[in-house]
Amino acid sequence: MQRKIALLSDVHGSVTALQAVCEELKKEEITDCWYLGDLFLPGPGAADLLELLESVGTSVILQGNWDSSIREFLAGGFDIDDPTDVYFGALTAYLLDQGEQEKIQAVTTAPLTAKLEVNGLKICLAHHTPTCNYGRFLDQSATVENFDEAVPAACDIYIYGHIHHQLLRYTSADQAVINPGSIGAPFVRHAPLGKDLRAQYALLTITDEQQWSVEFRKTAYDIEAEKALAVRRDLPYIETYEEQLRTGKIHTHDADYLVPINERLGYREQVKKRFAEQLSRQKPLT
Ligand SMILES: [Mn+2]
Repeated sequence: MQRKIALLSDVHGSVTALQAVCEELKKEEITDCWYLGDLFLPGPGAADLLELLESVGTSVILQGNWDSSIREFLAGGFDIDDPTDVYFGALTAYLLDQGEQEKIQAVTTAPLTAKLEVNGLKICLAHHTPTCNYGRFLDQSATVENFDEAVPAACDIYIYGHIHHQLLRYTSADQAVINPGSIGAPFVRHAPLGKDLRAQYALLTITDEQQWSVEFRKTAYDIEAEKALAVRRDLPYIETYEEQLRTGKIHTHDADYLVPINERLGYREQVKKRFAEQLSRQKPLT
């Protein structure tokens, strides 16, 4: 039977963007849907994002680096003096406050990879490389050597997310590599292309005769509605999220940007209070 598989990744908390993609998918006769990680944060979505993925029959959900970071944060793996950790902590507290914590925690412990066979083609899925869900090893501009190293030999098509860019390329051995891009947080550094921030995803079709094709899609969605939702749910760093929706720009590792906000809006103190138990378990510096 011909299979038509939706490839989705990097929603990063955007309910409205994922809704728009799911609406479009319901008009397609997809046979399956695979999600490649980074479901939550910095946008306002929580368990409702999982419900949307379920509504289109998603059978694979992988653990992205942001998903891993939520679990690590709750285990006390953070530095209260690091502005990025404060940012992440305030967002994690918000996410937990949305309820259905078991569902959220299931995503933070989801598998890192999946191996599937579809009509005789062996397919490997990961958020980034099979052994590391963070970093820039498979950046859109990385050399072919990195892809040769990351893509398992026993794999015909390698599919990953994380870099927020749509691409189709090949290893030196001619294995196909596909990235469907990001639904909630696309960005392009080259300014003339950076205005197109529609939700990105892909459709992979494989026939019984192992003829395969990939179609890259971009779906427009209502950015004002997403902003309004974030305001209604009292999302922390609302201005930062609004800027990201408008420009694609993120400030996750920008200390100069985060420090004044963390102080002015009291996020550092909030995180300190909220995660006091985790802090008390941290070893003092000697
Ligand atoms: Mn990622």
